Amino acid sequence: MTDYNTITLQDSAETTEFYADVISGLNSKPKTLPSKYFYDEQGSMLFDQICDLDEYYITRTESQIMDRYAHDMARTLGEKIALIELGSGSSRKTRLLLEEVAESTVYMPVDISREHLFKSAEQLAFDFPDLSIKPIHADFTQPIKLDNQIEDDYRKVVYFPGSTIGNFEPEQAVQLLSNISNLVDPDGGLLIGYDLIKDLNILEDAYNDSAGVTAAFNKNLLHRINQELDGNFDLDAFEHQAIFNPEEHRIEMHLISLKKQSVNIGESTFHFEKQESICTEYSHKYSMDSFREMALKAGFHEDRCWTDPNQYFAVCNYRL
Ligand code: AVJ
Repeated sequence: MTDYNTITLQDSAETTEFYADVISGLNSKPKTLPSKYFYDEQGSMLFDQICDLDEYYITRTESQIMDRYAHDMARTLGEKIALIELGSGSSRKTRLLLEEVAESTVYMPVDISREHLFKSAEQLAFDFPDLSIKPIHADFTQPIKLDNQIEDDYRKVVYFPGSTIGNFEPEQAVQLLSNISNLVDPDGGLLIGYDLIKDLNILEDAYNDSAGVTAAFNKNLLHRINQELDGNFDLDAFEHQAIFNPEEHRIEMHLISLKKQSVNIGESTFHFEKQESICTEYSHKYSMDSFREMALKAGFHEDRCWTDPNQYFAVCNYRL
């Protein structure tokens, strides 16, 4: 067994926060639910399945970029770095990077899903015996504390792959990037993967796969509310929808109520009109110019970018 020096959240505090966010989201007009709650055990498994779908070009393309350029990236990052990965999940793409980084690297995966985090950290520790691995169970949308876990002569670099940044609205994204710049200050960096604007059909197909995995992933959020917060959502009375919003450059995922209905969550009751939607996720798409500008607002200067031949996805290195 690995003796991890971990920081963990309190179970009860987590449930309280989930409940508060669900109630406030469903009281909003239009109704919303935060996408970070997709990733319970089941949701993390479904997300891994999404990553393997033909239509979901994101993971495959980013992996191609990592496969081809991880060596270059690792050289750019240098020796003695603490590599802090936000939303590490199964850390699958990260393996391509970890194979190339210096042995002195300390890898710190941060994830909201505890089981998933520790399981994959243990597997990584086994597969990369020379690296020091320190998992951190945390919600990276909150300020992260790394107290005493990193030696003074180590440079902090945040690795934020997968276009997870795309879940945040521009203002929140700048806020998150600013939190990251504070975390890695003063000589740190950011290696970030983001999705590029492309043909509408390719975008929409990626979120409306023919096997229905994305629909199951979206609906799992309702199942989770039923299980953890004593809800009674009828999963068959809601339908998955994903559409591209060209003004805001984002895919929007919704759950559409198929009839007029009421749903109870604990003591609270929520009413839905027929066709009323709950917006469950934004997935922003960027141009390389728009992303560079956004990063600059948080104090990050673009250093290098790596992309695929179709320019579907970009991985860029930033310095303060
Ligand atoms: C993990 C946020 C990058 O937005 O593409 C996949 C999540 N949602 N299919 C994305 C997701 C539906 C994914 N990110």
